Amino acid sequence: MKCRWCGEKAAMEIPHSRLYLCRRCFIEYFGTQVERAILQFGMFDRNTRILVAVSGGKDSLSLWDILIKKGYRASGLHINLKIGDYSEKSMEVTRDFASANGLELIIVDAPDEGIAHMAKRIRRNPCSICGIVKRYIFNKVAVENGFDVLATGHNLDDEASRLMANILRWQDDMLRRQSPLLEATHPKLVKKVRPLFRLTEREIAAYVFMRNIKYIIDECPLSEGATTLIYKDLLNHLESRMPGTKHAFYFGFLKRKGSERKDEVLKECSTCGYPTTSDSCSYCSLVRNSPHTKVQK
Ligand code: Q46
Ligand code: ZN
Repeated sequence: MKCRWCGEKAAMEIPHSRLYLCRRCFIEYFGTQVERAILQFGMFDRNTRILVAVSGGKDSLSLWDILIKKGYRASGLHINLKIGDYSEKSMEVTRDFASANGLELIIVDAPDEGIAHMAKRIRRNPCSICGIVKRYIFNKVAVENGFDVLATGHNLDDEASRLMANILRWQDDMLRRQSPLLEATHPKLVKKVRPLFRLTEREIAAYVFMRNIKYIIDECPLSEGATTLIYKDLLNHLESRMPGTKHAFYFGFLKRKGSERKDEVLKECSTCGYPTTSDSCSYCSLVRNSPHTKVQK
């Protein structure tokens, strides 16, 4: 098969667009999709100070890579989640990427108690606890270090599976909040963006391979039984039979939703002062001791 754009030997098929592209053109296609996402939602420009949440996985590293390649000002933030070997390895690949590219990286420790313990203590799924901890630290570090925007590596598969989960349970609040861009509605809330929402997991895997980016391949040991994996499998099954389903599903949602979004009334957490809809924020209700975010640069 030949590349549709330049006629060289194709290296990648993009079934939903019926495209075959060579390595060089695929990398260009990848960058174009990211730029389209940024422009479509007015996420940021080349003067914006961007903080990229970097786990060491392929999504966040490819996001950081493409932003730098396109000339954006992006620093990295890595949270040491203290999930044994998995966290050690994640931190190592993130550090290696930052130093190989001469980029600023902030590393913050998650609470000492650890995600698994906290989950057991309050009998909840580790991923939901982990989500609370990560969201809190991402926002706090971005606000305290004067970043304009926090960017995460959520891709189309993440967004479509989350949408499916929210619709199946008619989670109206979550559906209202689901967007590739969340504006800062409070001085202590940073604007949040998801510039990879137009790209599939498969396209991201091809990008890191073609760009020779080293990332953590191991799955998080606490991810077992995570329901998002079930939704992703379902969507992949539909996509294999009907290419374009994921795009139609998620992009159709964004189109219908438009810019409609009612802002919640925010108060300040009685413990930490960060915005919340109740008296105490989810993080402070979860973590008994005060947050210890050790920042290394
Ligand atoms: S790190 Fe945390 Fe993930 Fe592990 S505990 Fe779940 S959410 S799976 S992206
Ligand atoms: Zn709080």
